[in-house]
Amino acid sequence: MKFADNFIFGGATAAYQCEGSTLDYGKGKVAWDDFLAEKGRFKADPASDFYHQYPVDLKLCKRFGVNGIRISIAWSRIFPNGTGEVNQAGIDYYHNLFQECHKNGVEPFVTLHHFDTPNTLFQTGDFLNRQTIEAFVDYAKFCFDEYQDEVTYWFTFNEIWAVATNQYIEGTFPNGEQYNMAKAFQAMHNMMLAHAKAVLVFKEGRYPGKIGVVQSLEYKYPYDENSPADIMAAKNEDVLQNQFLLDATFIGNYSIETMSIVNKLVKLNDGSLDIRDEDLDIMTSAALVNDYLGMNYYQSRFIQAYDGENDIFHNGTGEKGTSRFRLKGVGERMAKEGIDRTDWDWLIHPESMFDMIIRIKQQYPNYKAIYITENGMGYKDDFEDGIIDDSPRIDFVKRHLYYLLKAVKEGANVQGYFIWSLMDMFSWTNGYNKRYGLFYIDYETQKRYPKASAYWYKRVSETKEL
Ligand code: BGP
Repeated sequence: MKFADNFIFGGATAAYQCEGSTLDYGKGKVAWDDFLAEKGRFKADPASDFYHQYPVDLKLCKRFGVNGIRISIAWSRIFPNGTGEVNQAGIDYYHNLFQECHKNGVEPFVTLHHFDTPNTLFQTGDFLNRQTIEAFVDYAKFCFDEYQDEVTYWFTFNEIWAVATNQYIEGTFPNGEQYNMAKAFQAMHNMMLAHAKAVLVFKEGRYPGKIGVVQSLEYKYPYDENSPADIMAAKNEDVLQNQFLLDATFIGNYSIETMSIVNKLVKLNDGSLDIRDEDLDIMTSAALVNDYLGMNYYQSRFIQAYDGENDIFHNGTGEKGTSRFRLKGVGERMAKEGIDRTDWDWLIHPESMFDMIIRIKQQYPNYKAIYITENGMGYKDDFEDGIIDDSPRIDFVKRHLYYLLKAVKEGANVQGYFIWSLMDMFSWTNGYNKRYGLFYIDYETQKRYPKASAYWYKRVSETKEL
């Protein structure tokens, strides 16, 4: 099994996690700025100083066979207040960045929203407020106009589920709210509507290039495959994280099965949803013209039925075995014998990525193409005199790439793979000891060091063989 000649061996980044300069050069605030300051554990400055170091990082891409880069535009660098006046320094920064990509033969794949709604819009309800949808579409159109000669591959949102769950169920993202199913589903629906509107603007404007959305997917298996209650629990979590968003992406509507579970989960907190017929019309039109799905895939889950009180603990330090995720009436995430976990309790289960790709191919045959837009292993790298032997990461990526190729062999159209992350960077709820990069960063000096995985990735990219 070999990779196709035009396969993208990419590296992924996100503006807030790598740029630094979070309040410089005219950038407007995002909710994270105050949220992190209040928590006082870590901040996103200078992170990997990508704002200044991007020429170095792109040279490394070229040297190490990385022929694609995921970059996100920080909305509040372009529109400091979300709407209205633009910031020329921000506009110019991304022009320079995209040009540097092309100079080095690295194709930019650009995301418009990666967890960083401008603070002015966040404070008035973020995507629960329909005005944010219109502001997003205006911002998207501005970017399509401005960067159409430099960007071919667009994504509207990164990980709509992560936004919804971390903001309204887990409480690990600003404003730290928990256990609110209705808000989570409403935010997901409204973001999918914003995605659909932006896709239609892109297609109706006949911009050159392609567009899609990045979803974060996890295969949900019943903990005991013979237990009807566990099978139901796995289905609950699947609808919550995967199927609601996949229906919205590929059908533009929600199936009867999906809505029966959504309605049950929303009732858990006596909530209700605002899903309008005209929303579904727009989403249906967009579903027909989406060019691809970006799939972020890290792990699977084994779910057991659960009816106790809600109880979530986020392992944000890498102390193995401390996570708890139990939602009353939904299910409980379990460790599974025989399946290894990272220090952050993420299950290492590469064949589940195969199951997810094949499921999409079968359940949504109009999917057109998939890019694995994130996959990788958060790990406490050892740095010894500039040598970083990250063999567990190589093993992790190799096994996922094997299952990717297997899915291609079974007829799935997978066009590329982006390792999370290109270089080490800030992790939203974990800070800096959870490293993912092909390139190690010494945060004191901002010096970059290729890890063993970078040399390995280069070889795979050059030979097209695992
Ligand atoms: C995804 C995000 C990324 C990145 C990654 C790793 O959910 O799109 O921004 O952070 O996960 O997650 P973490 O940093 O929590 O380990």
